[in-house]
Amino acid sequence: MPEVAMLGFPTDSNSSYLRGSAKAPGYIRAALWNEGANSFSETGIDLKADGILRDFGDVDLAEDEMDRATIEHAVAAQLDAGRSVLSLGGDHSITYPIVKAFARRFPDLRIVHFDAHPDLYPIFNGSRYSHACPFARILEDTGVTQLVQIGIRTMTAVQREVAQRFGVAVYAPWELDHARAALPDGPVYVTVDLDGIDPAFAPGVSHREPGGLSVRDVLETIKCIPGYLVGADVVELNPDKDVDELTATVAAKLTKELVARMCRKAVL
Ligand SMILES: [Mn+2]
Repeated sequence: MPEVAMLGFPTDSNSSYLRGSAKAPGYIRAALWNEGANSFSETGIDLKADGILRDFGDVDLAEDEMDRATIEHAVAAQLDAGRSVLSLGGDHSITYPIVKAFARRFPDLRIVHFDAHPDLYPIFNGSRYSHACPFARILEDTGVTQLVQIGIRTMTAVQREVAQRFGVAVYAPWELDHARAALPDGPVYVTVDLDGIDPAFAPGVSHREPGGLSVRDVLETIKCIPGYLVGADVVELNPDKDVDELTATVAAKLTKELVARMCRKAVL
């Protein structure tokens, strides 16, 4: 049973619209350890128990081109130490270097991706590393061949072409039953863009897209994954857009349940 390392990646320079998600890691930690909250997961794992979760704080980033290597190395160091890794964004651009590290360690890695957006643009606003592009880079460069996207409701023609070329399994919020049937076995990485969840539950995001998943939809779908979780991230929380810390609480809840699933010691 691997210990889970928590890493914060405070970066938002690859965001295409609003900045703000760089402030999210500390904001999510405050909600996770809030004295009014309970540290037990729904499966009976106490995140405060020895050997479950160790917080390594935020990784120092410069908001420049070198950050991708810094992120990849920070994750690889934890994997080399035998830990799984739960990353707090930051915008979704962090998932590309994170997955590079995971894919080297787990050559048959599969990805389950919750989002309103497919993030499959070959290039966006002149950048190949925009937060609108990470899954195009992952499919091109990392050897990952199975990507299951859930909650997608903003598909464009350009991104549909990329999805078809790489055989991406794309499910809208109204196709949840089909999505659950397509969840992968083997080593699985889960990436949660909080805008995949309906803004009624998670308003604190830069790109609100109504008609999304409920928090419960996401939690139950994670429980349905037949494979074992080796890593996960929770990204795109924008504290500047949040309402009464609602989205921070959702991010903390997802973090708690993902960590519990990653340490694979389910009691219930
Ligand atoms: Mn998104």
